[in-house]
Amino acid sequence: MDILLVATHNQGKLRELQTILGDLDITLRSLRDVGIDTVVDETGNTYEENARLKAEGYLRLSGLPTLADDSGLEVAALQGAPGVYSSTYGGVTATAQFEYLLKQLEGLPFHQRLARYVCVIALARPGHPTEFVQGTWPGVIEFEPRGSYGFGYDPLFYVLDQDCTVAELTPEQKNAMSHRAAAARAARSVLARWQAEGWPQPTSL
Ligand code: ITT
Repeated sequence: MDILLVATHNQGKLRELQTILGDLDITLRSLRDVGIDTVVDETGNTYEENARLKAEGYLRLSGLPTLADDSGLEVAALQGAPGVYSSTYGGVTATAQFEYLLKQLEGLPFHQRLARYVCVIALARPGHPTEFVQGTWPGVIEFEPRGSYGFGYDPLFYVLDQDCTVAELTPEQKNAMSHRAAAARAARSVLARWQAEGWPQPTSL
């Protein structure tokens, strides 16, 4: 059986990946599924560093080929901030983060509020260099939050071709067009190649 460890405790992320990798005949396991409760800290300054730390860290802990992602929101007018620090920018609650971000953009018109979500996925297997893929999703930071689906900055992230915020899209719609979905589709090609080369067997620990 081709087993891939997905380095997340978030079952939503696991389901989303399952949809995209479904036809590859790979069994996805979460950290909880394999009984790992150690947290590999995201101490890097880039998405790549954090995704690598998680993918290689959990490969070491489990012996299994591992997929890990890191993502964030980048706002052009803020020179790419909050970026890799998105989860703590302006506080840890959604309300504090919205208020802080809106304050930073105060007075800026719609066309100067361009932003994008970025997702980097690292894929680590025993005996090979770690591989990286990424996906992005362009949008505009709204003037006030709207919608209740999703998480993080979704209520402020307006998607032009959908004419709504991400928090107004259903999870299915978001999963079909998100930065994470784009990165997962790119990861799919890497995993299909790993299968063609012979799926990496778990290393003994
Ligand atoms: P892990 O436990 O898997 O690391 P996380 O909640 O830390 O998940 P990410 O690393 O995927 O989330 O994303 C970091 C931050 O970037 C997240 O806390 C949000 O502020 C923002 N972000 C990333 N993707 C997002 C999305 O799809 N919708 C809203 N905000 C997002």
